[in-house]
Amino acid sequence: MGKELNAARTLEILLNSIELPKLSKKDEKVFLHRLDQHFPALAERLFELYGDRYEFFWYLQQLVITLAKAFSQRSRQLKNKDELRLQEPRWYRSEKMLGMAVYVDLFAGDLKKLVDKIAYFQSLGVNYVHLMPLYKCPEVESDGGYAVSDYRKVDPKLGSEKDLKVLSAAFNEAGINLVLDFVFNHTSDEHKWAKAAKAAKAGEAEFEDFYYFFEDKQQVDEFNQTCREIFPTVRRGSFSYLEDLNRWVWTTFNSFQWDLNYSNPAVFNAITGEMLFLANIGCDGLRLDALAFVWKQKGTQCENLPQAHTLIQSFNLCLQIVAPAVQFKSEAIVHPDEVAKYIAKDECQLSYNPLLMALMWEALATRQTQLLTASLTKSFEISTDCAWVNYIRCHDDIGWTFDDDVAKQLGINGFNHRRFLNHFYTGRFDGSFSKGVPFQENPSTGDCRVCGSLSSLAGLESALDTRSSKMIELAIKRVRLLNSINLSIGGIPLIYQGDELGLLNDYDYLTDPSKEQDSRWVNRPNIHQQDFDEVCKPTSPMAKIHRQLVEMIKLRQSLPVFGEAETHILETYRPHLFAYARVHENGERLLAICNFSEHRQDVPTSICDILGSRKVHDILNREYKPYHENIIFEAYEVKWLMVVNT
Ligand code: OTU
Repeated sequence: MGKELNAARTLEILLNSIELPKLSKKDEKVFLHRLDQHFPALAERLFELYGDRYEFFWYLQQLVITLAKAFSQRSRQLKNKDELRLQEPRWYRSEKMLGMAVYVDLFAGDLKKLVDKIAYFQSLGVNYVHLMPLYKCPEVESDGGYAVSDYRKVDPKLGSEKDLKVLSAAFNEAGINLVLDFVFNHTSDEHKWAKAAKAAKAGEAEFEDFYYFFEDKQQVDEFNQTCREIFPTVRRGSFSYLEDLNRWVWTTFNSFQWDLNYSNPAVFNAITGEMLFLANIGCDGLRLDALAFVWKQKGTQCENLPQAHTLIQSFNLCLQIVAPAVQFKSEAIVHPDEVAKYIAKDECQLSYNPLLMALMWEALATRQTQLLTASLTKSFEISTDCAWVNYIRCHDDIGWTFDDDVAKQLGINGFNHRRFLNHFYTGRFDGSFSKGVPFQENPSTGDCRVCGSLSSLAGLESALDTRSSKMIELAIKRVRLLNSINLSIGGIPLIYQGDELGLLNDYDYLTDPSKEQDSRWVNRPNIHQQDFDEVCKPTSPMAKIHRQLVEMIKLRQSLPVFGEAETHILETYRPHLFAYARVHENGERLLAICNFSEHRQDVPTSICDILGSRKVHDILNREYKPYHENIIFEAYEVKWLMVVNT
């Protein structure tokens, strides 16, 4: 094959050379139309990655067969949903969207019992539920399910494949979008591909090429020189030595998570089949786990390489052909400029917003909003076809992924600042309100990340220890402040299980030998009935947190300005205040201002000029009195200002 690819001609030859599964006339028309639309772009991208392979055309044939099979297996109901969603491509930008991430077992027990929690989700207004990985995985250690042994099997502890289908149908019926994990950077070492690779005699079998094996230690050392260490307390470097095989295998994360070798087109084809299987379960979103790591190249950090983007765009095109109702969510917890590169209609329509997450905590610790304001002014805006998934806490650690250059312009030294933040959030800074736990402290780089629940990190745990009602009040206010930003700044707010109940850190993991080394479990609470009951008690701090959250959710879901509206980050010229405006094309405008300190602040009413009038009221605190020269903010207070309609 030459350097150029005639994609349309290739498709024609290809379709003449393979046999497609039987489809109804109508389905065949749809499938061929989608191929016409998307195959040229797909073939071009794959040609960039694999065009130098002499059997490239054969791989394309196999891929189209995989796509056709998956399309033929997609249910009528899901095909109808595909059509609907194609008509309404920006559904995820609606103010009605509200997400929650839950572990099936920790939150409900199992998949069957999760069906009973639908009413709970609905009572909160939750309509997007991310189920933490629920696939078959190694029994003892599975990195919380992120070591997948079989993408098509459900972890028997959680239920069966049938239970998952039933749940998916029930979610659909209830208008809840289901998000599943697409863990495609690695499989567990118990996956059948890994087993086949292990069984192969060196250099013989096709599955050896599914992973990266090295016999030569020097190769490993060379890669280690430029790759970032992700789990340095588990093992140094990115490789694990396999004694039986006398070889090294690439393991970016735990030693039982083997990185897939995407330089091999057979891996792309095989994993596409698994991805489409997940799509056909009936999910609305796939969370692309650890997507930054999927392409490796010597001499680089092996993160965020251009080929990783080409690969993800190719997966996206496969989805466009078979299951266009499904959106990709990027999980790139990397430098903000790199996070942005994954966000595009033809790559990931949704993306976690790790910058907002980290900097809300940064501002809470420092009581200063300059880094938050400057960083978001630079990086918050994304394509209007896409949406952020904002979050305050997730099942992982907090990594301080801000841009050091932005910090430098403010006179902040990135390295020292991260050190301070780690100290502040792990009890090594006098006067800190926070109770977090360090994660993956790297002795050579001084790097560290932080874990803890929203309430504990915001000071509720230590406040309850001291029994100071003043401290408790302040902690509740901090939680409300972060929740308010999450719900109103623009994007899908994602609530992490237990945070809506104000749960504290759960230290039970320390008694479980399979978890004690991984402090992220401190924030993966096992939720009990008493936790749900607690928020019904009128005087409990947890109840207050819950009530305030529910109030804000109701407001969010009642006004379009919280949905598909532009966000403008504002300079308040007040060191402790953070502000942004939301502007909807229907004329609705909202100004959110919050005080990141426990001291009273004020700002002139001229800040309301962005709303077109200084006659405003605060819809959040139902403050309907006029403001004169200044608007006053008490400790950690938030206001949502809108113009008074006269
Ligand atoms: C993801 O996170 C998951 O969210 C983790 O729970 C998994 O352990 C991991 O992948 C492996 O599957 O290192 O500490 O820079 O930070 O992708 C979390 C990106 C992780 C990584 C992120 C990864």
